[in-house]
Amino acid sequence: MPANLTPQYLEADKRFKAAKTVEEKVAALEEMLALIPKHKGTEHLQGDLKRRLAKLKAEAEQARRRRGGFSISVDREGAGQVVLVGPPNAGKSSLLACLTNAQPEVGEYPFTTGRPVAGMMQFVNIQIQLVDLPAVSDEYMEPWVPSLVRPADLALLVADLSGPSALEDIETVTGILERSKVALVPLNSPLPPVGWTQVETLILGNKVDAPSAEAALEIVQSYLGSRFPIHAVSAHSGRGLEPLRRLIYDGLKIVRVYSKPPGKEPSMQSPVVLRRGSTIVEMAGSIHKDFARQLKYARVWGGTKFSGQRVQRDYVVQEGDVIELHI
Ligand SMILES: Nc1nc2c(ncn2[C@@H]2O[C@H](COP(=O)(O)OP(=O)(O)O)[C@@H](O)[C@H]2O)c(=O)[nH]1
Ligand SMILES: [Mg+2]
Repeated sequence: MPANLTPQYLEADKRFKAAKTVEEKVAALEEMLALIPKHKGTEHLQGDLKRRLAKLKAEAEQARRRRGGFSISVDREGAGQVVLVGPPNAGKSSLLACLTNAQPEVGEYPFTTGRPVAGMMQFVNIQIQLVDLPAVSDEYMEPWVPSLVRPADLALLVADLSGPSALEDIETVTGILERSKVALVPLNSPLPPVGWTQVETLILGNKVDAPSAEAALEIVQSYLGSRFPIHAVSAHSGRGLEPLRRLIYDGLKIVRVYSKPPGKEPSMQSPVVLRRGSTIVEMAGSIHKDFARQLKYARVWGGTKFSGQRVQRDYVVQEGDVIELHI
């Protein structure tokens, strides 16, 4: 059945196609819906318009919220995304400032950090993204904090060893996040129940320079040490920070391999970063998507096992492998 669209409708359709903003598109679509002849022949088109309108309105709402404040998501960068979570004043922002180029506000009063602040941490020849989040506490938590913990590859739960309540604070923080079905879990935990997100977690006892810190650390160790990796650091003295870079890298479960063009030297300064357990095909695909398909075989130079040995497409790459792809 012909739709018999009116010239007015077609005008509105033109306006829709020329629209630059979401608001203009919404206005044009609403007009089109009002003007469209209502009969069987246009049912499909009506449905289509309604769907597009609903989608655009949701987008407009999102854009409006973003304009109202700041972006509450952090674009991923580097070899992995690691969030700093913890109670107020634990030293999350101080640690971010020590480990990255970022310059978050550090304050003696709680809730200094009202928005996420990201910085890049150098680990040997790669960069890892650290994201400082606002405090998680019973008094107040920015409602979007759990949604930023969720996509992270790893969490650093920062506790304050200078105070009396490091252990309680850790339990409070995990409890609050669990209300949003976000579980901070030890490394290598089994899969979470349906509907839950779990983020593997390293506990950092910060301010280990403080007088009573060793005793506080022992308490945390004795209660949680059998499950979680616990690492003592001081943003002030710098203690534990260099080993922390390695712990974070290991917690991300990634490997660095080096691509070598046939007949040339590999570039050891720019590794290809892959999840542990990735194969040569996945490595090829991460360099160029056609490479995965075109790959015939590869030669590998690794620790002791390989010296230019030929491997097949399903070879699982190892940390430090130098790989020559043949396509
Ligand atoms: N003694 C000591 N104080 C620290 C250390 N790290 C941070 N602080 C202090 O703790 C307070 C809170 O630090 P901040 O980084 O803003 O904590 P955040 O609220 O967790 O981001 C500030 O006064 C810092 O100077 C540390 O390693 N040792
Ligand atoms: Mg802070």
